[in-house]
Amino acid sequence: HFDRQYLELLEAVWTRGDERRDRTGVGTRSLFGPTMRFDLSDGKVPLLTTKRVAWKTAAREMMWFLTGNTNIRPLVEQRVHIWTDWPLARYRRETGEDIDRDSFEARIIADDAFAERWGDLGPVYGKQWVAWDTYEPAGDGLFRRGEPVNQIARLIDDIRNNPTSRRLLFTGWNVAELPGMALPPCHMTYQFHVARGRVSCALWQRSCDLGLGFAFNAFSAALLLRMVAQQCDLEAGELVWSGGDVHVYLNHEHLVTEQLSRVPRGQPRLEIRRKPATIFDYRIEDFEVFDYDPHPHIAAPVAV
Ligand code: UFP
Repeated sequence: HFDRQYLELLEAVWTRGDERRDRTGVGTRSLFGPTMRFDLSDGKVPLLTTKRVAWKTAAREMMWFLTGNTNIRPLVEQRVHIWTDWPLARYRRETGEDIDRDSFEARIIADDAFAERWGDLGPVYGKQWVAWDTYEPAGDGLFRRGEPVNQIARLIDDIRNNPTSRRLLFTGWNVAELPGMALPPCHMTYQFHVARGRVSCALWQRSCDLGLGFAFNAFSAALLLRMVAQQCDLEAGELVWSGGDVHVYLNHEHLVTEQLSRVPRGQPRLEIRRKPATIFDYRIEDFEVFDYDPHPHIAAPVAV
């Protein structure tokens, strides 16, 4: 069961992880390199039942990645707040104005110029996934812009036309552009594998906040795999999730204790109601989750 694998890892990190200072100053316990495998057959989806996960938020974020947009505005318009803290912190730092989050988001929605100036996250996931910049020599040691690469469109083509390829992957880790990103990609590389009519996906996540981020990351990756499978007329096989630095923040002890005391409830399933023309045409109404009766949400602070 999905929850069991997760709870086992949560306990292992909490009890055996190395305690360390981290970038945020909060402190974590951390293990390096764990892997979990999730079977996605028959609509099964890795959605935690030992706490409620806002899966629609994760789905909206995934669709936003696929548009290539890197501004928080379309997210904020859908009441998705998960990326607001970074632009907000930059605004406060650079203007010295102590604006609260609601007012900041309201301005992002109401004011085009403000959104353009302050809402952008730099060349994060979406940009790299669907429009990775290329350059070609233009003589005299100069370069001009080439055609950007849509890694996702290329992936779908490759899975359809060359399913035994060992190069079915895309990545957000554009080394040259890391300095301009609000946050370097965490779920950074996705590789696909086709066998016996099923497509599987291995995700490499370099850094994982196991208490908060993981539940989202696992659901999102499963959703993406299901969309890829549908577009390629294949079944979804396994999601193989591997983490680099997998950690629990020291201020998440209540979450660990509470969640470990809970018993998993049933097996949620994800259905996709429609087959859109391309992977870029999914809408939130296309996704439905059944048999999801989770324990209550557990609030915990995000380390920024
Ligand atoms: N984090 C996740 N998943 C994500 C995401 C962030 O777990 O999708 F965007 C967490 C991992 C880490 C922090 O705790 O956010 C990123 O910090 P760093 O870049 O220092 O690894």
